[in-house]
Amino acid sequence: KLTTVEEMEAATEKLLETGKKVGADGWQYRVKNQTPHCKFGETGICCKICSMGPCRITPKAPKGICGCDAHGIVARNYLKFTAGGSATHSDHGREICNTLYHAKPEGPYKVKDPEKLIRIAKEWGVETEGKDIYDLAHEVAILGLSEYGKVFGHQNFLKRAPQHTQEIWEREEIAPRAIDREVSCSLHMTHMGCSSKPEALIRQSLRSGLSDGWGGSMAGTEFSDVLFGTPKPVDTEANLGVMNKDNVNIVVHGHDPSLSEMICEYADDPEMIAYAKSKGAKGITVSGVCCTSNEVAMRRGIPMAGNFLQQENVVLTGACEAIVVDVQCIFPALGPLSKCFHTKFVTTSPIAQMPDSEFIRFHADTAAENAKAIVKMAIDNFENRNPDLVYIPDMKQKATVGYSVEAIVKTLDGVTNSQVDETGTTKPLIECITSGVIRGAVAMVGCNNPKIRPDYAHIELMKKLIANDIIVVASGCSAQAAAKAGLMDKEAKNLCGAGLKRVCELADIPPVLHMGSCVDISRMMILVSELAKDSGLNISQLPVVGCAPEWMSEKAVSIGNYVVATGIDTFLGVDPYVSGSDQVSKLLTEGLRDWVEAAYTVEKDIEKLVDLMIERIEEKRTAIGI
Ligand code: BF8
Repeated sequence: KLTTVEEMEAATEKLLETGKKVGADGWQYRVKNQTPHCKFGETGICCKICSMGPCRITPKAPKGICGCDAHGIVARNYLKFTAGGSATHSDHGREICNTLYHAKPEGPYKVKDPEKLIRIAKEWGVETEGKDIYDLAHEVAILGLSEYGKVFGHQNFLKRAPQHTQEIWEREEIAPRAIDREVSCSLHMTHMGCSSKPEALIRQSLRSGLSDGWGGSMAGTEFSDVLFGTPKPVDTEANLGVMNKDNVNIVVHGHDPSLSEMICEYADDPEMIAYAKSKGAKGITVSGVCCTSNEVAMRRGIPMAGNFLQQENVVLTGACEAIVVDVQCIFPALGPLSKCFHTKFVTTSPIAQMPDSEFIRFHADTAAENAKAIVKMAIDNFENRNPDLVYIPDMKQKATVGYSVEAIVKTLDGVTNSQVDETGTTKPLIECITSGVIRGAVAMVGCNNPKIRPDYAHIELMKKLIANDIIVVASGCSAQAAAKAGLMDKEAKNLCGAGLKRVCELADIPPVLHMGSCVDISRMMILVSELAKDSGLNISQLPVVGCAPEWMSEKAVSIGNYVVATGIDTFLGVDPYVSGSDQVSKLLTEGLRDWVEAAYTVEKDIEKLVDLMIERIEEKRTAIGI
């Protein structure tokens, strides 16, 4: 039985009641104070890139002081928004390269997937023969770091794309150069007195996005796999009920697995568990929120406490000894909220420093001591818990996660019995799609956003898609919404159409496959590239679309840009602040198709959004005659 959004909302209501007792705030209250939102900001026609303004476009004032019109302002804001996301994902990738550089056989960071390291080294033209694996790791790490500032040429990973896609990128001049250069170039273009032509700004948005998806994010994913292991299917659980009232609860939140991996490692240390017992707890439970949760769930089966808009709930349980964060998507609200309880709010990165937190600077060299200190701090805090405030909603679902591309290919190898003899390719999946057993695939990604009923869009869209024999791959907070509802339990096959149900049974998979965190959308790029190569079709011809129904962050727009620029139609449930320019809106929803064979669809009505996706998938099937 699925957990419904109504049940989740009822649990949140109860937690907010606890919050009221201690004077806690919550996003539910803050959103009321912030609505209605500023119309100029919402439609993208407010410009404050110089100090002559801010200028706001109205019928009476159709141009800013410099003469820029609504189209230039909207496009410029869109590019800035994108660059913020590209910078963020890519800097995450850089941190992982840095961790790889610090890998040592005696730990704490080791090379767990040497095969993948060797594969990447060969791909990048590095001699591997007879080399010590750690020497190779350091050499590849330096090359990875060099991708950020390379003087000439394009991103190394672009060669993984089908030839046709690479040609489009060349032709349209959107093949990303050095990763940092694309972000700098974007900020240069949006400076006062540079570009105001929508086409130029949107083109750079695509290139900046591609430097993320096929650059920084891909480095983040690949080198995380090298360090921590390439995910394989593993069983876990999701929703707040994974927290344990008898145990010390440590919640990891953020994105960079360099931190969360170490916390998990030391929370599992018998010495630490014994210490927790000496303090009156029965053990230690680590659970996660947001993408760092996806990382450790995929590799270790660590349970997922929740997604973006559930981050305050973990503190509101009154049973969270420490919420330990690294970077991105962390509410500054967690500081004051933790102060209402006994919870320690631990920040660890110079990139994300917040008031009312304890800052323990996490560094690759000192990772082991840092992690130990944090786990110990949480254990020592157990006795400060106020039992009267403890309420953990009894709500959790089973989930099977860990579907990297490698795992998907391996899992699906057994599905088709007859025509396909070749193993280790995407051909069995192609056969399922060609025969119509599966109609197509949707990549469901992205955040929660109070503008959309949280989790509702993710869950309802997925239910309808799988009922229509469309397989779903998911990442980020979308994946967690699915897991919380029960859609990643293999039993969810019973909600599928007959074709997809059969595939789930044969391959022993859930109908919604967890592909990881948001940087792992790069895995999806590899998957579609392999599907295109193995089928002889272009990516844009595959019956595959992307969807972010509840997105909210700059990273999500950067992702949207690289997904579209890779040839995949992308459906959004929230407008990216572009409705103030019909030219920019038209370019994003139609014009892009002439450049990259794909475009955006923005539709706030969830029912319509899912129907549009199904329609698009069927159109694509018809176009290739299947
Ligand atoms: O990178 S889906 S709320 S957690 S931005 Fe953030 Fe959005 Fe969640 Fe991960 Ni992605």
